[in-house]
Amino acid sequence: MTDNYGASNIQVLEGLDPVRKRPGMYIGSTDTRGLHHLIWEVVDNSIDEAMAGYCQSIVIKIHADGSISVADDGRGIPVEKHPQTGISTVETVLTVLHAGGKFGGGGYKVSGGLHGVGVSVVNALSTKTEVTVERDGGKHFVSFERGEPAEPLKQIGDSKRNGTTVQFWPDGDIFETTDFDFNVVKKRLRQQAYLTKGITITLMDEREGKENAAQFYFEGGIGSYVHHLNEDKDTISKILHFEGEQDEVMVELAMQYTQEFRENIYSFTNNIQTTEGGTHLTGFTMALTRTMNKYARDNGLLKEKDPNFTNDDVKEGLTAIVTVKVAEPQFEGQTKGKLGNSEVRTAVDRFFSQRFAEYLLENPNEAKAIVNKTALALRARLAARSARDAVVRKGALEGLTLPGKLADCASKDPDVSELFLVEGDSAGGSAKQGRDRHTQAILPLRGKILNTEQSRLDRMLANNEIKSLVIAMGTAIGETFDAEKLRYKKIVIMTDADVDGAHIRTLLLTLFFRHFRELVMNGHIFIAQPPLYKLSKGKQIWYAMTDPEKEKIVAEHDIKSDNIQRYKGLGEMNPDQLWETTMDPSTRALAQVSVEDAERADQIFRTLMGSEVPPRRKFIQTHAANVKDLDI
Ligand code: 0RA
Repeated sequence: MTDNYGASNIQVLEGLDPVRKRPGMYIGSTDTRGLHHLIWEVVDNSIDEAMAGYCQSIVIKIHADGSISVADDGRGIPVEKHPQTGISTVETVLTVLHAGGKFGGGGYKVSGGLHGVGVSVVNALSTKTEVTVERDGGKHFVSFERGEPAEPLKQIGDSKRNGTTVQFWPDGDIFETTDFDFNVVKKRLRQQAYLTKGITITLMDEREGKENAAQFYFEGGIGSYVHHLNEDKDTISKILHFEGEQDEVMVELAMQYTQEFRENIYSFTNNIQTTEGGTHLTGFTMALTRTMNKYARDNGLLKEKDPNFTNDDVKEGLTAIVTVKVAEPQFEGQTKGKLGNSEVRTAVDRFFSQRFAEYLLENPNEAKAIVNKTALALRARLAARSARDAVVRKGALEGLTLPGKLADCASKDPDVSELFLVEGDSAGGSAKQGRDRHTQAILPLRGKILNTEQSRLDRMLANNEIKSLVIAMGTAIGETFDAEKLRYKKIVIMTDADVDGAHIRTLLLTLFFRHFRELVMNGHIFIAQPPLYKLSKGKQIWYAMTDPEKEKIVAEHDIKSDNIQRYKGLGEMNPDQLWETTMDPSTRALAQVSVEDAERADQIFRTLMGSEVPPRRKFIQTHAANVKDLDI
């Protein structure tokens, strides 16, 4: 890091006209994202001071007039005359593009991604910018309007402290909106606080009716981040935390294994999130897999006949943060969210494999737990593959032989065909009798059997109900999945309005979300909406889907309470009623399932099926109130 970073180290490039002409080039966009980018830009400068070891605290204020101020206790931007511009360094930094002092050789500098464009860009895109510098015993002030100097730099007093305060008023002529979102700012600052060990970041919102404040300080840095991410997960190992420099790359890693099936890995370069990953992540994954395989072989945890762990195996259940600081980052990819520097891959690989191997040797119990978890992932992967192959083979072998329980429709045209997945044999019977045989197929599913299953793909596919469903749909699954082969354009989940029904619905949605997501995205999955009540008066009959609806009918038609029937399940309806209320395309209501619905189901499913009890209990307690008719 730089110690004597004098004014002359700043490379002067060009003025700010291009920024106002093409703001998108510098901050990505002029929508709310671009607007918030102004804050990140200024805060990044303060974070740089913190990373260099000179700043402990950053205070961000959203002022009542909508302006933003960022105050730090860093060294303060130099106020002496800049040799190349003849004006002060602070004015140079604010008015000259790429004059952050963070470029040109000199210091070890790590700022900036695509948008590490400097505070001058913020100045250019603000109607007013005010900078206060406290440094060398003096307090100095300078202001700008739309990037142009307004009041020249002057000393306005004395000060015993050091620091920089930048306040800016975003230009409403440039941005589509100038309304900052407290939660967006808070989230980003929290993340930055994790990434910069020991920094205290304070956020205050002084706008009317928005009294809100947040403060972040994480002693453990990214170790705390991992702890936070795993808060309600069942963990397998301690939090591993490695930090060091390797081949001129600063590498920091924190990781912990959990009982989850998914991986949860975030990567950063120079404190900027790389959502598309890149070479740092590749280096990490390669080292992780290689080191784990070597350790497992050396210690007899993988036998000679066993295949090696794959990247997917070693990442299962892993929560990790990988962060690097690189002098000249190259960002690639669609959203410039992918690190391209190939030397970083080697550096991270070398650094991590050495430290991780050491850790495994020194902590044999932890090592065993981690390797065993990975071995489980490997076995599950192999089992899933053979189960999937078996289903595909069964489908292929049996050709047109559809499952015996399926009451297929006469039509072979997927456009008009519908497949009803019905809970239970008795409802299945009613549905078979009540349906339109030409276009509606019925597949009864036995809920109790499904319910006891775990979430592993191999277990799911070993289940006959699920196998029948896959074969009935015609699409196959996994690598051979083909959406074109779908035999029904509407797949309708028809379950009871009780807890069991909700379970089965959740499980089916999870299956669709994980293995047939394309069908969800293309809008093929629906949920039937059977009525909750039947009301009658003489020969007249009404159905109600909700309690308010029922109340309304009762009031309008003066219905006695013994003429109100609450359906406990689909099985209580006779075939005609089921047809009329739930299946007849001209009168029924179907809810189309969105990817978000399915994703939510997947999350609920994991909570319900997960091995850890507290989150499950918490979930059931929170949602019990919403379950009207706990029928367990
Ligand atoms: C240029 C040089 C030095 C510090 C800074 C800029 C600086 C910029 C910002 C922006 C917000 N807070 C900031 N703090 C510092 C190094 C100064 C030195 O060598 O003393």
